[in-house]
Amino acid sequence: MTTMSGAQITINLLERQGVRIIPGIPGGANLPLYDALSQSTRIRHVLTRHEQGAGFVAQGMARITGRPQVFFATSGPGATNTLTAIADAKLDSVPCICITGQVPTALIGTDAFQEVDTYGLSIPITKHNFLVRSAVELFDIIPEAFRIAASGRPGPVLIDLPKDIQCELVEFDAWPEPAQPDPPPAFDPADIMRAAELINAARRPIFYLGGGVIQSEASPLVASLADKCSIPVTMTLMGLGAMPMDHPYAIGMLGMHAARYTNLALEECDLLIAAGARFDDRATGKAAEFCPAADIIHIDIDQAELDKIKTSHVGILGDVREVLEALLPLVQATRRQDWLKFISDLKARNPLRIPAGDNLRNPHELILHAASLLDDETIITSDVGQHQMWTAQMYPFRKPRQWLTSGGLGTMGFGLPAAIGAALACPDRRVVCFSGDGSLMMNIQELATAVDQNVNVKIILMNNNSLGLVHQQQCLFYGKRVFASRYERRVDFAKIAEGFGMKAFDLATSREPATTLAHALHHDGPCLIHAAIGGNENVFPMVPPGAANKTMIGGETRVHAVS
Ligand SMILES: Cc1ncc(C[n+]2csc(CCOP(=O)(O)OP(=O)(O)O)c2C)c(N)n1
Repeated sequence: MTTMSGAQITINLLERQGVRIIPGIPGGANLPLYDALSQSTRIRHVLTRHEQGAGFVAQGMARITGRPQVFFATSGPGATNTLTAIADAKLDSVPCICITGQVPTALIGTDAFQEVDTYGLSIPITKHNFLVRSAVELFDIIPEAFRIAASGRPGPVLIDLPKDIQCELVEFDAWPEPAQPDPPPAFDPADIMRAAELINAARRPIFYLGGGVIQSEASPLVASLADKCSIPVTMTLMGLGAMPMDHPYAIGMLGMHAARYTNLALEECDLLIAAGARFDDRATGKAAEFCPAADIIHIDIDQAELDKIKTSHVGILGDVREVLEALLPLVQATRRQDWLKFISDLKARNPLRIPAGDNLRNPHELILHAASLLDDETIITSDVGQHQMWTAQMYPFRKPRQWLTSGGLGTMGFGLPAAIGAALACPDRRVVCFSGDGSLMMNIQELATAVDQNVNVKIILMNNNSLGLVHQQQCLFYGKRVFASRYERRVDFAKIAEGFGMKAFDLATSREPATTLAHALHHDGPCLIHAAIGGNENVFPMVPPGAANKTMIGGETRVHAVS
């Protein structure tokens, strides 16, 4: 028989699940847990400066590894500070487990100091949540949290752990087995046959890939199917990297900021094969007018996604990789010469246009120039705004899990802590975070964490001294009434970084910005690369919010095309 406290049991169970790094912040209600963690020889704690930061560090680790990652916060404000990161994980299907301290059981419901109903608050933004009522329950709850977070469509799980339960002693004689994810649902072979028939009969098919393809590691199968059947492939923001951007069948990102030819190709397709994608409005535009001429095959591991936005002709509940594996031998090898020619002509007439040259004050050129200095092992994170969309449009993603961005929730402040998490999980890889001045200031305190951890993170700060994407919308759709989107005051980001102990480089004041950029990207340890960009740059093309994807504005008149 062994006797341990609830806190010690929790830490041991986390160790047994393979957890090696936990970001978080201590406080009164989780101090017993921290005390137990201090005795762990297997788990390293990363002290972030804000609980939202801890959530995004965990997300960075989870997005890059595909495995559930854990973060800690205390009760009350600690717990409420995690909510944005949890909601973000829910919308982007990221497996993570948030363990919050709670006031002692006897005080729950008394408005005790730092009491908040974390369980209630987190119900709509988690895949599942638990309020632990006795320490012995931990033997079930902790493995169950890992099983739920990782099974099927991944997502966040919250465990609220009252302080008295952390201290409660339990006698026990055996540990439970670490949890494994459930096997994916079995699909119906008849659906696969029907999907194969639709593909064989189609003249103008297009693959539409979402983040589920990356999660299920289905990229090689998509490439095989695309090759075998001449199927062009478009990706969502979350799906970028599922197929190399320079693959002959890749036609780039679809939707609000797609190249014109990509959205126009979708107008013409007669079969849409949606894989691990959820027909998000930023991808589809006005859903009723999305792919007007197409039958739809929809493959997804989440039953709730099938027929949610668009009714499919064949809906297949299953793991994308397994479904495509079954489909591959059933489709006929077909060279759809006319369709490929149609698309290459469309692309020649409606390419993604960018300015020519090497002016690092221009956002497109800055991103392309940085990309030319980086290899495919580099992990890219972004914040949210114009810089995110430019990066999605420009960066030559070639590998799954190379690109971490807040897609569903669109959370400013994601980029830096997610980059720290990615770097902690992959210490031998470089991580570059493209950020905007508005977004960086949302979690700027994590510069201190990056320095503490000496992570290989380079922040390229595209500073337009404004909330650029808001400014753009005001200019385009609100009669140029620019309001609350320009900052009055210029912030000296280099000084701030240096204040946190981080090396800073400034391309704006450098006489040779290209050399400075190359030097900075190879700097040892974290650094901030400040790049001033013009305040009136727009992300084009753009589909007005709520409009059909064919209603693109902008993007026709620039100087040369990206191949
Ligand atoms: C937490 C949060 N608050 C507000 C928004 C709304 N929003 C979307 S983009 C944006 C501007 C982003 O500015 P910045 O980070 O400087 O990037 P830029 O668009 O200038 O590249 C805002 C305010 C958001 N996405 N997230």
